[in-house]
Amino acid sequence: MINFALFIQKTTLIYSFLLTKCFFLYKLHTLAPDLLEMIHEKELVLGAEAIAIGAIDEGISGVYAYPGTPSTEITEYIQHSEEAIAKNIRSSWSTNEKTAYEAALGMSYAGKRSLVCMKHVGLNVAADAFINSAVTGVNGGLVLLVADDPSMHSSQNEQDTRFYGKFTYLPLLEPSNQQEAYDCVRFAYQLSEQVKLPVILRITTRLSHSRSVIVRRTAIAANALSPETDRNKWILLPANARKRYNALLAMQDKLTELSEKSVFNFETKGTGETGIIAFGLAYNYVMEVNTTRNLQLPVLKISQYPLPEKLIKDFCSRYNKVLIAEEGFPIYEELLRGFFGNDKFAGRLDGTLPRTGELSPDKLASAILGKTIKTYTVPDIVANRPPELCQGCSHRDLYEALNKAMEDYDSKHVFSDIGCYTLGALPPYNAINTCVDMGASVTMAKGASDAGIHPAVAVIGDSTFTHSGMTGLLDAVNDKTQVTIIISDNYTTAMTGGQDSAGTNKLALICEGLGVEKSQIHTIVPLKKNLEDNIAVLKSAFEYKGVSVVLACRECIQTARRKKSKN
Ligand SMILES: Cc1ncc(C[n+]2csc(CCOP(=O)(O)OP(=O)(O)O)c2C)c(N)n1
Ligand code: SF4
Repeated sequence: MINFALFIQKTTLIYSFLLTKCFFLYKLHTLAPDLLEMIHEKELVLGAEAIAIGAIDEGISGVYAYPGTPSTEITEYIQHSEEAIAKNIRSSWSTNEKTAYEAALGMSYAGKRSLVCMKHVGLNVAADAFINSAVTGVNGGLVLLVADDPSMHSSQNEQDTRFYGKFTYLPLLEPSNQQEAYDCVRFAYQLSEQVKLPVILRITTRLSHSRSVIVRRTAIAANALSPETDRNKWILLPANARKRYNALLAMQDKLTELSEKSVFNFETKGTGETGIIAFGLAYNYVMEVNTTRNLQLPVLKISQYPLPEKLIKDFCSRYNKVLIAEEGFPIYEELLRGFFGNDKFAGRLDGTLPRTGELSPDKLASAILGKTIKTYTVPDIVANRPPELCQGCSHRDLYEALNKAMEDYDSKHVFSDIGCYTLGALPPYNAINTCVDMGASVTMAKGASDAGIHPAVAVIGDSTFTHSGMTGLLDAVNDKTQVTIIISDNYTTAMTGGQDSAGTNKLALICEGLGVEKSQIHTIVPLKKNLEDNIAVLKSAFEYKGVSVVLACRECIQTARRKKSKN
């Protein structure tokens, strides 16, 4: 039997989607007719894939990235794309986000277009290079794609990358759907080369991981090699840096003017005394509420920053009340309210919308209608299934040995890190005490040892170790700290889906190169049958009066299974 209500709801949604699309195409036609040339090919893709396809079509010569949910699929798409391979687009994984950003900047210096991708916390790692690149500017177009994770589905925090946009005075684009993601990335390269600055593209989990149809446009060729010739621009000695920084500030009026005219910022007319300013993906949610609830609320959509001040002032002047829908922090709500608050605005700061977590059509409908709306409920049959280490995982056997080896000590402090092995925090192991940021296990164990904790033990994965653990190990070596670093080496970056790990087959040499005594680099194979031997190795490492390293080596069974099924 046809569920009539559902049918109506679905057709209304499709209708609203088409209306939005028509309006967008109309805007493109009037404001940027060149963007409309030769529209062709439709594809059903993830938001992440839409970005990858847009970058391929816009002539990138390389993508640089370190995996991180929800950004990983962009680089993976390019790695497996026949078009990208035929175009010789460079795409293997970088060791961390900073090395990725710097390599992308080098490609831009050479005059070619580059894409650099990371999750939001990755930008903290790349921040030094990124922030300074706002001062150098770029040569070939450089687009920084950052995927934020509001609600922290798979992250340690829910920071909002738009802060980095404001912080660096760089232009930022925030698409509201998959088609716009494709269009934004193509536009971002043109903008980057027009204003000679890196352009930030911010997406969030829902957009990255949901599918929609996109329409591709004709691809363009990659830039020819044309290295930068202006050395003063790129050598950030104070005398140059001051000039460059002033040039960046002088560019702000131009960037604001571009936002005022942007095809990605527009108003959807409506009726009533309340208007909505919807940023990025929130626009999609607001339009869904408008259509499913038969409302005609006026909406100002913002997807290009810096803020288009005139558009916003004009919109706000016409409504008594303005709801601000931002996916992420209430950055612009705070700004629009001003220092002393303002009765005109509602949003996350006054509790009209939840202060944390991602938005949804239901949350917006509740805020707009003033009552709780819950379109879908989770059926009772759906049970909560907490994450756990796979059966047969090497980390399991490591933690079993580690817990046994720690039994003789009153003080049990294991500093851990980020990866599948973080699940050792949960029962039955309860094996770790900390997990803060990538690489922190090594340096926190070192600091704890300096403070007098014994044994001071770090557990870190192979990919995390090369990402950010190596420098901490050098600190420990230089200080002759009594610390045991256990590298749980499963030859892959398992947590994000099994990408290559930069240190595979090199970890013992890296540790030796960093100055760890060869006799203190132990290798164990975490298997049940080796339990007693492994406990003995760990105990002896704890008692060494300096830096000891234990490499616990066994392949991730999921990666092994995938490899086997491919052969
Ligand atoms: C700065 C930063 N970049 C990326 C991530 C995403 N991330 C979480 S764990 C992880 C890698 C884990 O690999 P590994 O250390 O080898 O451990 P495994 O999952 O294989 O056990 C990544 C890339 C993150 N949390 N923080
Ligand atoms: S994916 Fe691999 S590393 Fe992660 S829990 Fe499963 S077996 Fe262990």
